[in-house]
Amino acid sequence: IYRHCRLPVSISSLCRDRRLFSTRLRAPATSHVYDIHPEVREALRAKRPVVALESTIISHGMPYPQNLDTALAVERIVREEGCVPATIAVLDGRIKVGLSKDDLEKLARTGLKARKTSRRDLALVVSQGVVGATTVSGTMLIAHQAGIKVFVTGGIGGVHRGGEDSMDVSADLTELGRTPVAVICAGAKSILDIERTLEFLETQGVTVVSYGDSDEFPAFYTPKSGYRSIAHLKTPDACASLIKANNDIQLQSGMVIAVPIPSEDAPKDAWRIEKAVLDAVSEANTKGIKGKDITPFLLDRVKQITQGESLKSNIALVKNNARIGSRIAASFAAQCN
Ligand code: PSU
Ligand code: MN
Repeated sequence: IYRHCRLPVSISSLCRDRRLFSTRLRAPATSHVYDIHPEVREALRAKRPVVALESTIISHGMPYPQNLDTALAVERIVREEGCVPATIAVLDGRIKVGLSKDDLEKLARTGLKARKTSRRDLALVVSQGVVGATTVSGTMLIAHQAGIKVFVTGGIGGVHRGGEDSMDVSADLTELGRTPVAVICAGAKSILDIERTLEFLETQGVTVVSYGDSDEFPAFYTPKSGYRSIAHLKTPDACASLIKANNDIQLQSGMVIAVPIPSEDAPKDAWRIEKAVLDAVSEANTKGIKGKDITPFLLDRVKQITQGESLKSNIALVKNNARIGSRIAASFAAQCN
């Protein structure tokens, strides 16, 4: 019980009604703020593979209607690979694990008006009964509460360029350090300081591996960043074994499985995107854009400057991650059953 709720025993022992206390924390499905979709709940009960998906990528990462189309396409891919998709978001103050088509539509249309919700925002968004789009950190923590081990997204947050002064380090990185969920992504965008991002992940105890034939850590639009993961794993089975070992050791920290963008989907001229990134970063500095607004600002500017080429690659890599992440989730379920 105490291991699951991860509270100091002194606090736990203050709670008289231990049965109620443990039930709530171990089975958030029964908690009044969590709405676990019946299909997701049934899959978890039967130990069938479930793949968590985030919602900031829908609200802030892409424009309508491409965001809705991509969200639906990603869910379809997850199903094709024999898994159940669980897109995570807060709708009218309720934490949803698994969204209906109407929920997805609502979120996609709400767009930037949805509150970007990382760990620090979650209680506020729930208490105010508003719409929250969960980031990697918010999605990871909810997935963990629900018992989901594998989470697919596009790119993780990181240490921003100049982060050594601004201290703008994404909550995604500390969440990875404290929550045992595997994040399948295409690495981190070069809007970030990738070298410092990897250093910070090491400090946080996060296992960072690349998927495929190379231990290059991918940089979202490009398969190479010039920096290395600690290893490369060639198959979904090998990735699933990593997740299983993390689980068996009871490491309470997460993993990054970085999947390079397929070469046919990479932008023709990666340098053009890189230049757009540099321009967008300097524009953000000039305009004084900071904090939670900077990532959406940079994503949007890069998209504008590259006239949609970045968006096309973005959609393609998310789909690829969904395919590989689902194979990993399926293999993990098979190894555990
Ligand atoms: N990077 C992307 N696309 C995204 C994000 C990051 O290429 O959509 C989103 C993710 O939800 C990520 C969040 O968790 O931005 C990080 O925001 P911040 O830098 O404010 O922590
Ligand atoms: Mn930040």
